[in-house]
Amino acid sequence: MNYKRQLNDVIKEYFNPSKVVDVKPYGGGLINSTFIVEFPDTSYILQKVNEYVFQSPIGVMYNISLITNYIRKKVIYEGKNYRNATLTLIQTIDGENFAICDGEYWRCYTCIDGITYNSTSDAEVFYEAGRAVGEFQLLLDGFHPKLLSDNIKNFHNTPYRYEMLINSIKANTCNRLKECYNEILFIAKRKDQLDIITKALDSGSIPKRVVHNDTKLNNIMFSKHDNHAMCLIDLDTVMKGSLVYDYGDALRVGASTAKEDEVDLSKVTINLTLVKAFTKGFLETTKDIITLNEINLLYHGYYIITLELGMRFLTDYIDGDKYFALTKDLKKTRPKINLERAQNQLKLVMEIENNYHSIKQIIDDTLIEIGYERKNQNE
Ligand code: ADP
Ligand code: GN1
Ligand code: MG
Repeated sequence: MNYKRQLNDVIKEYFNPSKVVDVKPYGGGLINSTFIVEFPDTSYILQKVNEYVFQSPIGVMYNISLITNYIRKKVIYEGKNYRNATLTLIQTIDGENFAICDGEYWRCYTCIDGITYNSTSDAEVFYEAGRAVGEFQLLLDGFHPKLLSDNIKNFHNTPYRYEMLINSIKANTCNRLKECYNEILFIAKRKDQLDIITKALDSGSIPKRVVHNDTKLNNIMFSKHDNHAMCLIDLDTVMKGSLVYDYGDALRVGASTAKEDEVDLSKVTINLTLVKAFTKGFLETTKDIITLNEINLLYHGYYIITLELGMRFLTDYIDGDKYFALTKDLKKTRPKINLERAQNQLKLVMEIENNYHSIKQIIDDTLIEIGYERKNQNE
């Protein structure tokens, strides 16, 4: 497939090509192919949906359209500025929410005039991140989960992810197993803890909510001027799930002292100041809706999602990098990047275990600080 030709064809579905100044790859996402289309006075984001990951792109677009409309209406109702409150889908000249080119699905958004970070050491930025993740929850509180299409089944079903890992180990299709024994052993030792959150969801002791499911830092849009977190982007995975995974996934990336693919594992530790800042922003915004059982599982959200990502990267390495596909460049420079990401995440799991008491203490102290009344909450 000729990428450039396909991009040109897609552009024609939305814009007058003679007005386009430049088109460039954009952002640091691992899943979709993202481009910025620049005009003299404005820019748009074009994205090809990854159909290995999202087998029903129409379902994905359906969810995004519902969610963004719901958020916009709610923000307008509250008399607030709706412009940067969520993603804004642009329709094709034929009035569709996506363009199909060579059988592949593309979509277009306005380019939010903000900034995303792959990492931060700034506690104020990460406090804002916590506030934005909490705010997203408030915005969608009241949106009925049954309206949404379940676009990736078992997305944060951690015990299922373990089963998938076992299947890949058994199949060993790329003969990579010999490189992964230590990691497999590490995960297997912790297998009894993988179902703590799914069990709580299944028994109803914590609610199934509409959640983002992919709250890593670069899916949060900040204002360029004052680092105010404006909104959550990358809404492909918004589905029914647990708030505690949204809390944990954000910490997994944002409170780590190293990037997700750092190979020097001595650099992978936790920045507790950032954990504190995020927790404060998150609990301040969610304190009126979060339940005591959810609060009691926040640490586990952080721990289990990190184990889950370790398993997902490892499974994909064993399978031959199908899900977290490698660019041509990465194939040359970092052919084992998914194994390295897995090792990185498992090191982080160890750090989370070693910091159990500190993280729990941060959550407890924050609850006191924000005046959360534990005794008034139903278990
Ligand atoms: P992926 O699913 O591959 O992670 P994202 O939707 O997160 O794709 O987009 C990748 C990156 O592109 C984001 O991290 C962000 O930097 C940028 N981006 C995506 N959508 C927009 C938008 N509407 N406005 C500005 N930047 C965007
Ligand atoms: C992917 O799409 P992106 O890059 O924001 C992945 C997440 C992982 C993350 C790891 C749909 O997120 O689940 O946590 O990579 N998204 C999907 O960096 O699988
Ligand atoms: Mg993303």
